[in-house]
Amino acid sequence: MNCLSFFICLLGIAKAACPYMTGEMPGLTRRDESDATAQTEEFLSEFYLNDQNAYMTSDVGGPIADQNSLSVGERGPSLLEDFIFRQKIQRFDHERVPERAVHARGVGAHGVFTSYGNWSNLTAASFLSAKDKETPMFVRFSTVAGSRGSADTARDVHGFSTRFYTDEGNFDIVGNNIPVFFIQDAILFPDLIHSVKPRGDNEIPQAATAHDSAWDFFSRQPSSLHTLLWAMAGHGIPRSFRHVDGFGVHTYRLVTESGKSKLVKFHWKSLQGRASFVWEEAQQVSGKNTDYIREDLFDAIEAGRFPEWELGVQIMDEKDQLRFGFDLLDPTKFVPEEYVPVTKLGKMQLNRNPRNYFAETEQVMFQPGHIVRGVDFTDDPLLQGRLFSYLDTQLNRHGGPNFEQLPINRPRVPIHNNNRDGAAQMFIPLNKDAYTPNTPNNGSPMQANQTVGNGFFTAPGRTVSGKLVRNVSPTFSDVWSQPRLFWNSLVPAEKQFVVDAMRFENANVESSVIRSNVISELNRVSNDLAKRVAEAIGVAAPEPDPTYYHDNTTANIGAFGQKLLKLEGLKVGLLASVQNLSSVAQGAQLQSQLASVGVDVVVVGERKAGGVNQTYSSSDAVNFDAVIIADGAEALFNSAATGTSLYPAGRPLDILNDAFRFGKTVGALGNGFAALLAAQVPTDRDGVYTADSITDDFVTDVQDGLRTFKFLDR
Ligand code: HDE
Repeated sequence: MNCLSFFICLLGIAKAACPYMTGEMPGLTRRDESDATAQTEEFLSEFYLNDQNAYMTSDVGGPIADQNSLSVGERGPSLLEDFIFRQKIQRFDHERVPERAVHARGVGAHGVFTSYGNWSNLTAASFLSAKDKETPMFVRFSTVAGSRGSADTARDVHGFSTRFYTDEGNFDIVGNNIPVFFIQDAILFPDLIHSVKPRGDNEIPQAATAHDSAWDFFSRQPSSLHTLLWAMAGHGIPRSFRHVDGFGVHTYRLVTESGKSKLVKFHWKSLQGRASFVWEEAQQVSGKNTDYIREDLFDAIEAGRFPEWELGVQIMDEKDQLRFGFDLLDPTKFVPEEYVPVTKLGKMQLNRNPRNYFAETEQVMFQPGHIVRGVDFTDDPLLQGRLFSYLDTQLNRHGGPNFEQLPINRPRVPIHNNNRDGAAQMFIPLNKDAYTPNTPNNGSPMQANQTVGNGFFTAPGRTVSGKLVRNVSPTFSDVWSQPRLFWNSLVPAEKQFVVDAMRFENANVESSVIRSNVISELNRVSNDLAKRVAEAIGVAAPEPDPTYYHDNTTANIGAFGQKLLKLEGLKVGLLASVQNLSSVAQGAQLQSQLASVGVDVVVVGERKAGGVNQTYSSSDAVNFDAVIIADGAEALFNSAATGTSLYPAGRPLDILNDAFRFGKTVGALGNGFAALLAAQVPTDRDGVYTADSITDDFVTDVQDGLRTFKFLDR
């Protein structure tokens, strides 16, 4: 019996006893009929609880009507014997589990991985063994510092955790959207996190690094400079999770069936392209819609606009560990693609939202230690520390060792071992002799090896020996050359973006000593950067500190500067007026022109009326990726026309102004042009388009503007 039917059988028994529990989910439409998607549905549906047409019961199955507590007389005290009251309140009291110590805020989705080929020359991993082979996946994206209810658009590194439910067990790549990390040794992780988390006394600020302790740590621990620069660039405030790349960060090993190994860096390349907010915009979104990015992913998947990423690897020889001028075991370094190109192994598509946030997204427990045959670790000291931490934190979150049995964590293959008992054991093990070697059970479960049972193996070539030391490897010591490479490679507008971010963050740092330390460290990366930040934060401009200065660059590294690959799910706001219904009608016309690229047009009017999707009272520039004024809506932008109580004074004008200064595509149709003049939007700037009506050229311009996504020179 395979594992799946074993679960089904177990649950079959449970179902017979609990008629309210059925596997049917009315209303479910399956949009993708791939095998892996069907497998996910089949697997998870066994755990669905469907309340349709069922009587309410207690947790132990008795039907109940629990509207009131049991009391003595109409006005008397409640009774302790009221088991219905006790159960309901007790379950409520215990609803919360500890949130993740980091990456508490997140969003998850199911998906499918499809291999581009048979990669057995590189790895024995079975999910990569054949072209078109499909593997079910679950993915969780997150921010790091904020707590579970924090705003999506906080400036932060973003988590990119992926799980493959392979036919040889679960494989997780628990990565980030930035290819490097702040520290080189896991023992510093609590220090890093304590410094970025809120202050000990007043628990302020939430989900923000703009405070003394964070910049104290960054400046005293210069290994953090590289990741810091990435986070201060556009990568820290992505437009959505659909628009980020992912990185495994550490160097891993791939091992073939015959034991040959290669070193690899994992990459997830977004097939939507990369896009980011600007800071003012991100801050506004934080206030207006805390769930902006979670909503974006959920809505895109609901609409059948399934986001996709390609999994790639940079493949390096074991002997190349020090070849590139840094140590491949050092997680503060990335391998420029000019040195080693990325080989694309397959594609992930996210095509199904979770049914229950807690059961799936909150209870999924990723571990860098979840590897499969054909993948192996390296001695990267950060990775080695993570192998302990995730298991440990998950014991704390779940309250016991059986968290791998939760539906979202279960592998889709049978489990056989002698691990036993613990809180919330979900299986009924039949083997009464849970030890090895074992005579009564004929040795079962048997031990697999490479020839029998397809056993797991460690790369045979791995050897280690040496004296015990407590220090950072001297091969990790240059932590300034790569941040400089990153800085050199940004387009000027993104350099300014980094400068602005550093100015904002450090202007919130009270200690002048810390601000001065920050400038000293930035100066080791770039005198230009250090001077530009220094002048805004009250620190004297430093003289160059050129030990690590160089002029090297690498391509395609910023969040800006390359066009989007897909426009799906982007939103154009058409600012119209119900005083002139032809302006409202332009919405449908524009929508029909943009539908083929998956862009949604949202018509904004003074009040809800036919054709109006949103009112000015609930709209802001941050709701849209581009803003267009309809022909006939111009009267609303005349500052004298604010005498209405339907929306805050000046609102239509603010939407236009903000859209322009946030670098968005802006357009005007016909007499809508007057609104651009009223808003003093320079009509000759890139990304500002005008036309008499919705012509093909106008639509092409708008699409092109959306592809550029941000016009940062405003
Ligand atoms: Fe994590 N990290 N981390 N981290 N991390 C956790 O594990 C930790 C690091 C990352 O969506 C925790 O289950 C240590 C690097 C992601 O559920 C915890 C160190 C990278 C997620 C933990 C690191 C990451 C986590 C908290 C230094 C990118 C979210 C909850 C050695 C390659 C996973 C949990 C999810 C979560 C520890 C460094 C990414 C506390 C000790 C480097 C995406 O165990």
